[in-house]
Amino acid sequence: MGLAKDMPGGELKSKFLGCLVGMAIGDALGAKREGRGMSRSEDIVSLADKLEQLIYTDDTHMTIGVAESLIESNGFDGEHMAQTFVKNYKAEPWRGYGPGPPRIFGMIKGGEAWYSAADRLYSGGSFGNGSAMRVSPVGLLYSRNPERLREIAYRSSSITHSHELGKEGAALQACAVALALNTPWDEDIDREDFLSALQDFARNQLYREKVSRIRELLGEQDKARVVALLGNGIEAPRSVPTAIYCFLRQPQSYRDTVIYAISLGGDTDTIAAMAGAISGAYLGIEAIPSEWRAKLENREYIEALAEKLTSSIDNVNTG
Ligand code: F2R
Ligand code: MG
Ligand code: MG
Repeated sequence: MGLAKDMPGGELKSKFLGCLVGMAIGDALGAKREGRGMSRSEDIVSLADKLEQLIYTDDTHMTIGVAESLIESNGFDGEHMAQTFVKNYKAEPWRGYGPGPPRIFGMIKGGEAWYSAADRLYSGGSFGNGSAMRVSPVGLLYSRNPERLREIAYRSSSITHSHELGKEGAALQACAVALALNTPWDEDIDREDFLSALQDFARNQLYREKVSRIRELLGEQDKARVVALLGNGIEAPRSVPTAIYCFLRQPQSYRDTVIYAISLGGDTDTIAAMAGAISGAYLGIEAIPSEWRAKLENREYIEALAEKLTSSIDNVNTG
């Protein structure tokens, strides 16, 4: 797999756009099925056709916060990112946030440091998927340097999700976005190489085992078995590997990736957001159905952030 720095500028920009818009559409479409059981692909397609607007949830709202902060700070600044989350939540608290983050935002507003507030929730911090669902801008921006990507994914996670499984889930999702970005769109994804790279990257045994399960399930027709082995839940280890699997089942189709992710039921907005981010980072914006793009709420702003992130990649990697 090549590096994004060897890529023509037009392709790089399209992939950044594809990643953020692809994430937001997966979130908005998946939100209509969040918390429900499995569904048929045909029903998801007709749901998408019927919706007049694709309205996103906390997954996209927090991804916007990550992107805004990385752009404004010219890289990662924990205090700035935490304050951006607090400000954005105050403006739109109705986006369907998970239980933990609003409590942490309250602590930070009350003077708790950004790097310690999350340790006060749950036992050992949160391992919810809330930091993995928002990490795609980190995967894009730090795609040229896996160790830096890991460090920034961990630190951005620790604002709200400081459990090892939460941080590692965010890093694995960011790594998948980077691998997808770094694969030229005219080159097939080598699924074995992709999984080996993730397996080498993962530091936690549970995630290594899940990556092995992805390999075993690639030809699986039974969705119940996929859910039983990979999960479709709100916890990072029960959703990040599932999203990667959804992408690797059908790497040439953004549409099929997102529809399959939603069809598994459970935390559908988040699994479709993460799968959509990986797929969009590989295939680029043009691979996302234009009728879905046209319906996405706040699309111009999300695209503007993606363009600014593309322009920041050289600064962040030389700075
Ligand atoms: N909140 C939701 N969906 C609920 C309904 C939304 C509704 N449609 C609406 O409009 O209001 N979705 C969003 O939340 C998920 C991300 O959650 P996040 O940010 O990770 O939250 P939290 O609280 O940190 O963790 C989630 C749960 O995981 C369990 N958990 C985490 N750490 C734990 C630990 N150390 N020990 C035990 N359990 C732990 C807890 O049950 C947490 O509540 C996304 O789906 C997003 O879309
Ligand atoms: Mg959500
Ligand atoms: Mg969700």
